[in-house]
Amino acid sequence: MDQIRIENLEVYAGHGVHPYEREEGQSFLVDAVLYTDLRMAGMTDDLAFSTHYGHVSKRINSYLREHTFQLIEAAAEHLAKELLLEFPRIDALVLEVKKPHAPVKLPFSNLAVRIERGWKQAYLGIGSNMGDRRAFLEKAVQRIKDHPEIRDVQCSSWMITKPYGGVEQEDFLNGAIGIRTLLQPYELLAFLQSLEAEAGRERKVHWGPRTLDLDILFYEGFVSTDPKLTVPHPDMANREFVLKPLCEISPWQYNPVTGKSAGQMLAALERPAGGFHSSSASVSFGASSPTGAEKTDTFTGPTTGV
Ligand code: A4P
Ligand code: MG
Repeated sequence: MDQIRIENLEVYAGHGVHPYEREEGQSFLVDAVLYTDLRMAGMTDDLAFSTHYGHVSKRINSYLREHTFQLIEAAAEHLAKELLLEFPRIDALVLEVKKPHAPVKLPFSNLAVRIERGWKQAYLGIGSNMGDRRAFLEKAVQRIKDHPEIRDVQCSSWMITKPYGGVEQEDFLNGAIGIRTLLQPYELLAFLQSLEAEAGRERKVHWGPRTLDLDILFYEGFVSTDPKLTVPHPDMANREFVLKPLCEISPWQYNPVTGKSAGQMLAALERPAGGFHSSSASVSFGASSPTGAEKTDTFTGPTTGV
């Protein structure tokens, strides 16, 4: 991706483990590589399509002078977040904070930390089959939209689905949500679990009834087999109630482990295998989406060739 580069920006600020470093201050040097699409700015010669490097430089200077950290790791981490939130055209950045006058009684030319941060695309599955299902889903969507480190929230329509997994229980209301987020995978999981707790979720029966269930289906480029966070969601290919809403918002999203797109997985699931329907969950549309759009007919999204 295109880059805007700021190199060796000098900032006099007070960061350090020793109290005198925070009181007296010293010079820091900052390198910032801002990843952003520069095509439109290049074609139109108009700054409105780019990010003003002067403004970014001033923000780096003011942020590091207004805040005090013991560690340059913390200075870099907080500054990266601030820049990504304040300058919406920056998709990702590499930030290096250098401390050439660090109190190390040995000869050296520089000491620095370098971090890479950015907005990541993730997809979530959401479901409820207790109480006011729709209210639980919509409250969760609102809380997700309100999170300062989440943006570009896309939401499928809500779909009434038969329970999958063999437990006798009420029908579910399911959907899928696309987000861009600065949260790391485990931070996102913790946030989603806090929303489940807020909805009074109790874990009594595995695959049993629940007021709110939020699963991470995909998290950009992240693959994990940790039981606490398995991504991509391992059973997704067998779940129509996951794939149908996901196909509404992102049919081309592919599983980096199997190489199959959501549309391909859904098509495989819907294809009769050995003369019977391969899925134990069936999906119907009867619930309106959070945007008020009604789904009353059969699914019309792309299911083949994607
Ligand atoms: N965990 C691991 N990976 C993830 C992930 N990618 N996203 C861990 C979220 N959590 C993940 O989940 C158990 C543990 O999974 C968590 O502690 C988390 O660290 P849970 O939600 O507490 O328990 P659960 O929901 O009973 O089990 P599980 O395996 O998560 O069930 P699912 O997969 O959520 O399926 N039928 C229909 N029609 N619609 C449904 O929504 N849902 C389920 C539950 C069953 N049948 C359904 C539906
Ligand atoms: Mg779950």
